[in-house]
Amino acid sequence: LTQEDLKRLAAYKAVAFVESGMVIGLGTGSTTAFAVEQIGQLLQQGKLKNIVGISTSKKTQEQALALGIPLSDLNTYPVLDLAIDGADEVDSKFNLVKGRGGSLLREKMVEGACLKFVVIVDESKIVENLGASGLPMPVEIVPFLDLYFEKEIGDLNFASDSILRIAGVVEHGMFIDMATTVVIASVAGIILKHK
Ligand code: DER
Repeated sequence: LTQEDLKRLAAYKAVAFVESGMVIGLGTGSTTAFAVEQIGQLLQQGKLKNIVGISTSKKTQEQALALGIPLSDLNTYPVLDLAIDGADEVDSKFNLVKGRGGSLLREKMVEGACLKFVVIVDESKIVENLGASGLPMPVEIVPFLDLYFEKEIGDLNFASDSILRIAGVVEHGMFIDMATTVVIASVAGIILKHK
């Protein structure tokens, strides 16, 4: 099983939570692209009806439109039934690092507006503690600022608050206490974790 196979497996498992009539947050990234593809297929086969998607990036918007998934926005639907998205890191408490795909602000807005947030990952994303990968924490800043700072992630909430206090920072890639379900695809099979 390649990593791509695992991403596809996790994505299809998450789409099983999608029911006709739902308003769905559509995340961004290679794993979620499989979920969007599957939703499009089920719509075309008539197995899913009356789905409305809220995209989190231009990339996802284009993919959804090409598949014929009707799209809307948060103004029209301030509360969503379900969001499906990938992550860069997932810890044991379902805290996430996201945003290395470059779409974290819209993702956080959409995923913060949904009743259920299903995260889909292959096993390589599972970490003991956020920041464990040593990769930089994504932050969304006001455009054209050449803002740069290093931040050790000790206490997640402290790090979260202190980063947001830096003028020019709009949002960061720590999604604390937001995911309700994590779907982990591993070579040993699919692991489903509900909060
Ligand atoms: O940038 C993002 O938030 C993406 O969702 C990222 O976290 C996961 O992308 P991937 O599914 O391509 O690994």
